[in-house]
Amino acid sequence: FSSMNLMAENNVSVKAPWFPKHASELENCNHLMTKYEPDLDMNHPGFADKVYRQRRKEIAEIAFAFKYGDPIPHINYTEVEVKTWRSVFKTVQDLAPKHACAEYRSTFQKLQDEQIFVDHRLPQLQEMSDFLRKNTGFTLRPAAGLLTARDLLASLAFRIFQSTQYVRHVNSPFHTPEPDTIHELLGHMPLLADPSFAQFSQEIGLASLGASDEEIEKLSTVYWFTVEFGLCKEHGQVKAYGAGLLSAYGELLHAISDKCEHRSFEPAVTAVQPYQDQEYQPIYYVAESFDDMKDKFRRWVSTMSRPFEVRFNPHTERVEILDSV
Ligand code: NLE
Ligand code: FE2
Repeated sequence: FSSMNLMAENNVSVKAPWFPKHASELENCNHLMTKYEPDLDMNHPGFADKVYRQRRKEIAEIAFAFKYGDPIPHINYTEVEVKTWRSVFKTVQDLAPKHACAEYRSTFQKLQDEQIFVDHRLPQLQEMSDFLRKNTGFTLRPAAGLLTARDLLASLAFRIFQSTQYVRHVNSPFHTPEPDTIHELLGHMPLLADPSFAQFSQEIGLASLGASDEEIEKLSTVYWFTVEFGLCKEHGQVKAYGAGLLSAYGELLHAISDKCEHRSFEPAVTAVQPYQDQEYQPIYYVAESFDDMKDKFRRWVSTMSRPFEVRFNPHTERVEILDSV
């Protein structure tokens, strides 16, 4: 950063979309994508289930009311919700030793040792947030549903992960097209508790701040094929590190079968690969290793056109803007 000047926040000379400069400003970053909601989508397993839809509303209200610094409210999960959790949890417990990457296996074990991952109750977001803070400095903030890519990525810049708190419908435990708390807990949390992966997550977030719509699209596509659906090699074998695979055993088994295509991760190519989010993916990108994925990502991201750089100050939880000179 030696060739750059630290600039006053309101003194940025470049035109860029608004972005949060402090963790508290993430209150403006909770825009939802209205797809796959039980109220709107006739194919949603909860579409005809009034009780389920009411429950979703109650839990969404918690996210909308949440303010920076609040403890995350405790949810009393119902018996049906716990049953759904148990069935997904047990399957992940069976499949992870063989199919999940080493980083996932190790933090999953830690979560079990600390009694946060147990089969008879859902972990609460607050206890999970405390666990992450201890391990990587990440914390959680409740989200009401699927966020826009810009908002989700922005929060990562502050080492904050926006997490849903409602549970998928009991009739589709093996896969849901929308995020739910089981996806966040079993998919994202073990990796956010890994220092190297946490670092990568923050870097993709920092790269997104003030980026153009076109760049956000590319970053979110890379996010999709890494954080959500990434595969990596381990001693010559293909393992899953993507959260969307680790929380959905239906798709996990598909991803390692011969019914899909494996391509090697190349950010410039991966970033423009069209994808859909309704069904299992036909294509997955395989990284040589986590570190290789991070190196490639860094090299690619440095070619992005944003005319300033940002740096996160963990003491103030503020993003500082550095103007390239
Ligand atoms: N398909 C995932 C699951 O069922 O857990 C959720 C993906 C969210 C992007
Ligand atoms: Fe996700």
